[in-house]
Amino acid sequence: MNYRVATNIYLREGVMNRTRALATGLLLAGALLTQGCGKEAPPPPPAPKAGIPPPLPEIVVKIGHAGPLTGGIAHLGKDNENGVRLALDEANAKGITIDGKKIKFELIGEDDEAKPDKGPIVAQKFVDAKVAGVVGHLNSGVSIPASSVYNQAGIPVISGAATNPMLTEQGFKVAFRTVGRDDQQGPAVASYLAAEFKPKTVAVIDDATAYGSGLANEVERTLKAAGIKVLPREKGTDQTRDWKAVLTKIRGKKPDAIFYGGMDATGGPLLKQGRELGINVVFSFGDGACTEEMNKLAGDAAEGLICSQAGLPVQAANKRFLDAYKAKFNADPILYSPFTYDAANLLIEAMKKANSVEPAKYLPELAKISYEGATGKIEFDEKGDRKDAEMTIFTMKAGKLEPLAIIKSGKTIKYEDFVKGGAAAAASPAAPAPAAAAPVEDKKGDKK
Ligand code: ABU
Repeated sequence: MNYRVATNIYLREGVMNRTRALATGLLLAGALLTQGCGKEAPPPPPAPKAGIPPPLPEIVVKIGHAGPLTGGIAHLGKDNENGVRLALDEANAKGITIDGKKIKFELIGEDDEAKPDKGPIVAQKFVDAKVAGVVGHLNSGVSIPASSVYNQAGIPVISGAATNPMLTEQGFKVAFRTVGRDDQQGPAVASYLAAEFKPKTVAVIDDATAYGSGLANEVERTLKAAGIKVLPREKGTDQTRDWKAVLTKIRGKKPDAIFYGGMDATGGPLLKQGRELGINVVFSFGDGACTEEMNKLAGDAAEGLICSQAGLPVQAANKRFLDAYKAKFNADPILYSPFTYDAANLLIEAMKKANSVEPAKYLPELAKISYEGATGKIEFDEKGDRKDAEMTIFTMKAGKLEPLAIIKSGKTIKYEDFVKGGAAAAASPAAPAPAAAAPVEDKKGDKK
């Protein structure tokens, strides 16, 4: 090696060494600076291994639930929310893919306090949060004003509890319910009362809510159509706990039966005070007061009450749902959680069918869905009402609500018969709805 070549190599290596030293210094300084900011450079994403597809992108889809989570009927709001939570958690555990993306459903729960003026406020909150769909609200008086907000935003909303007909009579394409309506429930419970107790005079009381007064109107109409005298309406509110003045007035008129349109939080005290005042006639209620909470609030006075539900009884919900609910919440469902569970699953099912979580894209699938849920087969009519919904009549026996009869497709079926061959009876094709009293049919088809 001559001197010039050796010098060139020396110089070139010297330059390279200096360059390497400079680069190393810069890297070290950069690393120190980064550490000084308290951040670490994120590790590079793992290179996809040959033959293994990269993980699907995940998107979060928000589902709203609204109902009363505070106040006298918070137990019902929480039960409803539990139904939705169970459905979303199950879907997340299963791993749902829509439009090539892994979907993670997120529940946004809101307390509407059962107050009509809070309905639109909560609905707007959901719209601002960009929920893909809503399950709720529990109260008809809250659902109805909220529904116009959802309608304007084009967000599908399914109530699993609101029974006032107005909810689906407004022509809103986004509004659905998984329970029946009060113009089915009112005639069902009034007809049962008329057929079984044969009252000559009935006192009707309501809580002045959309639900309570609407249902009381339906009951009154049916009783009058059956030739039964109905006393002038007495009213309280959804906060009334002291019914003594109303009941004392009614006692003086000696009715043979009493019907109350309202929730259990007010119906329980009404029943208790009625018995304390010596009113020993049958007390009857709609779905809002058709819970075992009545037993807690009225004690022994609850024994023998009659009440209706705008759907199948909780115990007739499918076993998978009942077991999963119990395992998750360490309690049995109270009233309408099977219907909110189904409502949440209907939203998910419609999204899967549409291969989209966009409300405008999955709404048409929801409207024409046919789905086998925890509460049976669900299809909607053109208004968004559940087709051919069942009604159940209960009594309270030894502190437990006991189903007596199911009314479906214009037929009243004893509950024991419904359970025995019931699924078949329930699935029978629709017959004209009953206008008024539907007498109980026994096994042989004889009328009672
Ligand atoms: N349907 C009973 C309670 C809810 C409501 O309709 O107001």
